[in-house]
Amino acid sequence: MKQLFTKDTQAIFWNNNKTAIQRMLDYDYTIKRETPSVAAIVAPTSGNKFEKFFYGPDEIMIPLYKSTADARKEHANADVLLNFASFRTAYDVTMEAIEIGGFSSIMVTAEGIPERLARKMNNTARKAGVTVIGPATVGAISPGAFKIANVGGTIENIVNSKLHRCGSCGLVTRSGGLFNELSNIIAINADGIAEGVAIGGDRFVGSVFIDNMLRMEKNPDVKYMVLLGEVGGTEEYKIIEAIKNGQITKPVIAWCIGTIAKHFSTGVQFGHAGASANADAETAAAKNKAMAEAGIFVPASFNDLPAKINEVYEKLKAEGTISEIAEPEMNVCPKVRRSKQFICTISDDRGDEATYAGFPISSVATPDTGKGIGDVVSLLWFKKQYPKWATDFIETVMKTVADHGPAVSGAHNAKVTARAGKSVVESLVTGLLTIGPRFGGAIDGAAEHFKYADDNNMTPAEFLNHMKKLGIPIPGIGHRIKSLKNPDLRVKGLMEYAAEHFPSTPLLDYARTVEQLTTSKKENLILNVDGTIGILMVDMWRALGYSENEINDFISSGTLNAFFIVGRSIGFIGHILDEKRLAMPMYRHPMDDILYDVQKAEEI
Ligand code: Q5B
Repeated sequence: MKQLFTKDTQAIFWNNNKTAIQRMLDYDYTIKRETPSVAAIVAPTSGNKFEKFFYGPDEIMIPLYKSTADARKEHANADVLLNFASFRTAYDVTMEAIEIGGFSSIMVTAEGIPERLARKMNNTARKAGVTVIGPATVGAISPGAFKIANVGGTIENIVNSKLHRCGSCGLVTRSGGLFNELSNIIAINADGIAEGVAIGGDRFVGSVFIDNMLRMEKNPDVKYMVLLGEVGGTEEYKIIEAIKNGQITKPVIAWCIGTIAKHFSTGVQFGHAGASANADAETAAAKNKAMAEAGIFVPASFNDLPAKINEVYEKLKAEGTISEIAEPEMNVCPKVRRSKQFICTISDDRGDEATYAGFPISSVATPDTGKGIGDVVSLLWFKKQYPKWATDFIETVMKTVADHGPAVSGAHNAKVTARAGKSVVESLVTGLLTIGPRFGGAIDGAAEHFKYADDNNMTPAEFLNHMKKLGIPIPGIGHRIKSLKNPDLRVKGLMEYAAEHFPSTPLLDYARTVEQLTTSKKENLILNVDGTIGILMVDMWRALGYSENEINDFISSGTLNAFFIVGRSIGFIGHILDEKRLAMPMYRHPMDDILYDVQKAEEI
C-alpha cells in the first residue's frame, strides 16, 4: 500500500458520534470530495434507519445499521472501519471486523483497552494484513482526500494548518494533540503534510512508526518525513535500522519528547500509557542521540524543531525535489445551517416537471410509454423499476380486489354514509376504515404468519397449533361465502397468474398444504383472497431479490394491505357514486332485524 487513504476512501463509523462524523463531512465538502467519506454508521442500540448530517449547505442521510456485518454487506466499497466503541467493546468490535474481512484499515480510538487484549488484537490484524491505527488515537489524515474523525480539529484549524490539500511531508506522531501542533508548525515552516498518522499513546499500538514510514517512503507525494517520538519503547531504533539498510531513503527529521525526564531522580510516567522509560535506551535523550548519529535531522530541542523543518524543506525545494503547490479552490461551509423537518425520497416537484423516483411523470403517464399503474406503484412505493411480470401482477391484484359487491363490510359502510348525505371523500374514508384483520386487511398478517411458519420449517399441523396458542384465526384463511364447494375464482385467477409468470412460488406451495389441513376441518377454511395476495407478494419480492429483512420491513409497515386499500377504493367510490346517482334517502336499519335485549340498569 502506497497511500493510507485516497479521495475515494469511504469508512464505516462504529458508534453514532455525530460531532466527529459532521467534522468529517465538513472536511469532505470543503475539499470538494465527490462522495461523503462516511458511508454508513453502526449503531447497535438505535431504532433509527439513518442519521441526517449537513453536507455544506444541504443535508444528507447516512444509513444506520445494527451490526458491522450488515453495514459491510451493504457498503462493500467502505474498507475503513472507524471504531469509536468504548474501551469495553473496542476489542470485540475490531476482532469481529477482522473476522468479517474486507477492511484495509481499522482505527481504534478507545484508550485503556487491557494490554493483553490490545496485543492479541494487533497481532490478529497484522496477520490478516489489516492496518490498525491506535488504540488511543485521534487518527490519521491524507490531506485533500480523507480525514478520520476529529483529527486536525475544527475546519478553520484544518485550513490554517494546510490540511485541506496535499503537502510534501509525511508526519508520524504518537500523540494526537501534538499531531495537530506539528501540522500547524509544518504548515508555517513548509508546505503542509501529504499524509499523517498519530499512532496512539497506548503501550501496544497496532501500526508503529516503522509501518507508517515504510509506506510513506513509497508514497510519491511524501518528499521527507517528520517523526515525533517520545520517551519509552524502542520503536525509533527501527527507523534508524531502516535508514541504515536503505529501506528509508527520504530525509527524516525527528525529535523524541520527554528529555526533561533526566532532571527527575526517579523514572517518570508521562501522559501516555507508553511514555515511560524502562531502560536507558528508552529515554528520549538516548533515542535523540542515536537518531542524530544515524543521519536523521535532530534539532537541539523541541523549540528548534520548526527551524529544522524549514531548513530541510528549503533545501529540498532548492534541489527541485519539492515544487510550489498550487492552492486549490475550496468550498466554504455556511456558518448557519438549518436542519430540514421533512424528508422525501420518492418524488421531486422542484424542476419543470415533477418526477416519480427520478422519472418525469410524462415518462410513465403518457399512453405510448406502455407503463401502467403497476409501474407507478413500483416507483412510488418501492423506488424500483419492477419487471413487467411483477408490475402486471400488482395491477392484476388491484383489479381483482376492486370490488366484491355491496354486501361486504366496507362497501356497506360507504353506502350508508353516502346516504347520510356525506361527500365522496367522507363516504370513502368510512369504507376504508372498515378494512382490518377480518375484512380485506388480513394480507399483511397472512404474509407475516405463513412466512414465519415456512421460515421455521413448521408442518401445517405445527403451524395450526402455533396459531391456536397465539389465539388468533390464521390470517388469510376462511371466508364467509366462499368454500371448497363455492371456490373463490379470484384466488384461482391469481394462482394461475403466478403459475404462468412467477419464477417459483415456494410460499404459496406451503400455504396450499396448510389449506388442505384447514379445509379438512371445515370446508370454508380456504386460502382466501387476502391470504393468496399476501403470500404471492412474498414470493414476488423474493424472486425480485429482496432480502428477508427488507420483506419483513414491508410486511411490518403495512405495505400489503395497501394493495387492497387502493384497489377497493375504486369499488367503494363506485358504490358511493351509485348511491348519489340513485339519490337514495337516508338509511335506517329495520328494527325487526335487531334483537333488542335491554334490561333496566341496576342501581349500584
Ligand atoms: N375459523 C373471514 O369467518 C372470517 C379461521 C378459523 C382458524 C381461521 C374468518 C377469519 C381470518 C381473517 C381473514 C379476510 C371472518 C377474509 C375478505 C375480503 C372479501 C370479503 C367478502 C372481499 C370468516 C367459524 C369457525 C370457528 C373459527 C374457525 C374461522 N376462520 N380457524 N383460522 N382463519 N379469517 N380475513 O366463516 O370451532 O366453530 O369455534 O377471521 O383472512 O375479507 O367477500 O366478504 O373481497 O370483500 O364467519 O373477500 O375466517 O367463521 O369466524 O364464525 O368461525 O371457523 O375458529 O371455529 P366465518 P367464524 P369453531 S377475505
